[in-house]
Amino acid sequence: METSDMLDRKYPFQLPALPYSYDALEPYIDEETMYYHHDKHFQTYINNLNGALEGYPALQDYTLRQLLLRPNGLPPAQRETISRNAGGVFNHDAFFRHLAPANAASHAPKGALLELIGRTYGSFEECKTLVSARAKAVFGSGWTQLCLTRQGRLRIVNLKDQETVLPGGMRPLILFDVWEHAYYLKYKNDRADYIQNLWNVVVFPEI
Ligand code: MN3
Repeated sequence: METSDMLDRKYPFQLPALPYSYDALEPYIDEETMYYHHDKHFQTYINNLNGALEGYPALQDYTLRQLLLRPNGLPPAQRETISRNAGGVFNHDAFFRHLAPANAASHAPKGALLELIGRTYGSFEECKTLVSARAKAVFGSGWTQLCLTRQGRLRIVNLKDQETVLPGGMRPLILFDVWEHAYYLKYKNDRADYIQNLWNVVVFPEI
């Protein structure tokens, strides 16, 4: 799976279609959660980003990548709103594309990624344990992302709110959204159970 072409998109941003049905990740992620997460929460980041750019024709020529990587080029009054919502758009686009029904063939790392995980963490099982522990430790709303650095190394990164790993020059490989909106309808306050179940539907890209 390639890096998102969402990064090359410009205003007005549009909600990408979910690449599977809302109930495709049952029983691990329920249909209602998928509907609200994609059609309401993700759509709201898109709407808010478009709204923040509406009065700034110069910024409407910026790609999502440029909006995320050039915060100092944004008008101070809109900087936080644009950064936060552009981050939400990037993170959610990647999140939904890195999930697939549990019967898909892509739920374990293969090839070069499997080798790199072995060299870095000892084994895939150990990598899962470390990622899960980091995801449980996110305080409040945020993300845990297993990322590839420019130097070709793996990093497990915790992010607050809608920060992204782009300023750090990294590419997310798998993403755990641990905002409560990602799991509360089904799992209530049991984030650990959600994280354990998410492994069944996470997709590992090729590197
Ligand atoms: Mn979310």
